[in-house]
Amino acid sequence: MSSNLFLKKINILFFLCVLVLSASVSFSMEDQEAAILTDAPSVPPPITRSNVAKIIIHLEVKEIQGRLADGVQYTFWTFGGKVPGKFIRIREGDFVEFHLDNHPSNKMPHNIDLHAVTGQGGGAAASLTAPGHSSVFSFKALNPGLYVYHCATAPVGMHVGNGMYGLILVEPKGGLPKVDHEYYVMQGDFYTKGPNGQQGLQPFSMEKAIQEKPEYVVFNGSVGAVTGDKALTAKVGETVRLYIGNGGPNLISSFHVIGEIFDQVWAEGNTNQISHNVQTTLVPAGGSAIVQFQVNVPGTYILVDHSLTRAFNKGALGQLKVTGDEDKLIYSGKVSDEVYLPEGTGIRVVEQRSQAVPAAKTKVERIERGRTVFTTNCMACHQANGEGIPHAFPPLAKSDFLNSDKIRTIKAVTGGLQGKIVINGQEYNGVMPAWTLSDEDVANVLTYIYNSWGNSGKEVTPAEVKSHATKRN
Ligand code: HEC
Ligand SMILES: [Cu+2]
Repeated sequence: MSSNLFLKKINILFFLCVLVLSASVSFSMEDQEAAILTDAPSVPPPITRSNVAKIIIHLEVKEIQGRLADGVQYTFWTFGGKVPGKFIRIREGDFVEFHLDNHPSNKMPHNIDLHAVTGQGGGAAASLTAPGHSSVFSFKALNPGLYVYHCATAPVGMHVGNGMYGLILVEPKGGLPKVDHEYYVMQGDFYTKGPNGQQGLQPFSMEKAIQEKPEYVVFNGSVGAVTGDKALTAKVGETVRLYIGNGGPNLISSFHVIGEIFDQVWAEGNTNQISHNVQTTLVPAGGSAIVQFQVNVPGTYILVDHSLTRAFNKGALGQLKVTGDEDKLIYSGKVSDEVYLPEGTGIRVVEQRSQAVPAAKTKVERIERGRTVFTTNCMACHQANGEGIPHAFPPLAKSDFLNSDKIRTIKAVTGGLQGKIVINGQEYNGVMPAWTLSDEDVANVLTYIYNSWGNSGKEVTPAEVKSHATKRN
């Protein structure tokens, strides 16, 4: 080695030491802390300190296989093991030392572009990391706000499309107002090779991504990630704040909560400006919004992208369950229900895209698949436990109409039903649409119904549906 080169190395080492020293000079040891990172829908606790600090963040990239929808698996690329990535919370003025760790079992290089970073690529170039490596860079959080971060490795659309995005909140100096609940919800669009519902492990489709035609649009990484026992919760009188992100890669979200009005919106994640009394707020791809409201009456409030077929057919739907006392002055609930059938109203046909689900091989499989058909098509009227709604939608639970005649039931579902009928001694006079579900789907949903809520336990096969279905046109 030439002595010249040796000297150069010493120089570089010295320079690095000075850098490290000068970076740590303005922070005492007390001011250094490791960031608390959380998985959606959780949010790290509010920052209470009034000084700036040095924050150490370790974010690990993991490529994992997981559930995208019932029976549908997908290989997600993640910041921290879940989609969306870990929620990061820091304070305006903080100095962040960021470690991006690319797990050795991963196959791809990755990096991170944080929209909260001022500097080349938002950190992307400095953080490009091969599997089994770890990169470090640092930045000062100059601007407060709620920011998206994402992978920016080529092909970027594919890395983001596989789930590589999350949110970083840079709290303004004075903090944000106190609330009872803070939740993290992030939308993303997914492009699978198979059509929506096709079972098994689905590869990413670059073609559909380029055409911007996703098969799934979801909150928090999968269909149903924020519903049922994973729904958000609150009690009457409490305030709820949602940190909403949109990872894209392509769609813009018209974020809305059915049955609520946003008392406050920090549009586009801008913590300096509040709008009041907003119904729907736009969340751009690669953007965010903070929405806040008080819940006044109990109920299940539905989070949607108000581009509604995304919500009801592709997955962009979540729930906020609010418990507590009714206030009939604010919301009465149903006061009456009378039949309204103007002249000329006939049976409506509901055309359903048949899901590319393989044929059920056993009765148990048929019941399982039928549950999904029921939830998406029948539950709205006949209710979750088949109990129906008095005077409007007849019960399917212990229904004598249903249990006494299988063929008549097949005809009713495939051809629709209207006019007076008596079920368990109760008279109904409504209209049920005709369903253009596949024979397989009708067999599955009826088998599910026959094997639930105290019904007779019969099985209905696709062959029976085929021979007894009401023929139309
Ligand atoms: C838009 C509301 C609505 C939806 C959705 C709906 N139904 Fe109905 N259903 C009705 C009404 C109303 C009746 C009673 C019709 C009448 O009064 O003649 C009925 C009657 C029935 C009956 C016969 C009565 C009984 O209770 O046993 C069956 C069976 C039935 N529905 C099954 C289904 C299935 C299966 C689905 C989903 C594929 C479904 N329904 C979706 C409104 C609905
Ligand atoms: Cu990546």
